[in-house]
Amino acid sequence: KVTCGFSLIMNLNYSLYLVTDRRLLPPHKTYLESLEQALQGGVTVVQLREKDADTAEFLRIAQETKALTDKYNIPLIINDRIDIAAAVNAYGVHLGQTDMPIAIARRLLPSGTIIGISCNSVEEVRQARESGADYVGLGAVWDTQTKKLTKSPIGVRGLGLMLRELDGSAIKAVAIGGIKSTNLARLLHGSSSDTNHRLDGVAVVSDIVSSSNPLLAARNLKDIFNASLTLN
Ligand code: TZP
Ligand code: MG
Repeated sequence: KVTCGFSLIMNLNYSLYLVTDRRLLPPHKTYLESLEQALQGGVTVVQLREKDADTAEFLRIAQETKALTDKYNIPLIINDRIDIAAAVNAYGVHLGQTDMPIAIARRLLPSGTIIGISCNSVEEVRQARESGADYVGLGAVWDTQTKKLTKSPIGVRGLGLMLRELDGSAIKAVAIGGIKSTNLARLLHGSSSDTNHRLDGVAVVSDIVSSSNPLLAARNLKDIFNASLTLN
């Protein structure tokens, strides 16, 4: 949780959750340029996801990323690496099903660090709930070029079932996988047409990162997300 000037505890705004991928940048755009433009477009949280970097490089990128997210007052979440998260004083860590268990990550990280976990089934959501995750990443919703999927996409219907498993809990939920400005309205409408099972946000990689205009890409997605909040 973000501590503000008057010791208020602010809730994290998950609505437009950017997951980075330096492999997807368009030619002639640097990672930091792209990230800064996405931040200017209204991304509300950034997850640094590095699949090829060694520890030294991951740390260097994490430090640069943290400086930029701090400049825009946006929380930074580190994928997989709780040591890197601790090293840069990140807001949180995002774990996969085969990463460090949440209970152990919780012990190793400073108190208050947000922990999220990827879930692909109702059973995994149930376990995430029991293990005290702060948020879940639900997906992949649709097929994606960004990650080699080991399990079938869950679809909008599968997503709705997983959201239902979160009923009555404080756990936040974001969807991930194939989400674009062209299908976001359909996703939001189909998965959370009733307010009890509503997504807190959407996690997006390529629609923002591979764009030559990440500012507009982010702004489009955010406008669609915000419009769906006022419609329902
Ligand atoms: N986990 C499930 S799908 C995915 C991850 C990291 C990649 C999503 O990327 P994109 O480009 O938004 O489809
Ligand atoms: Mg992982």
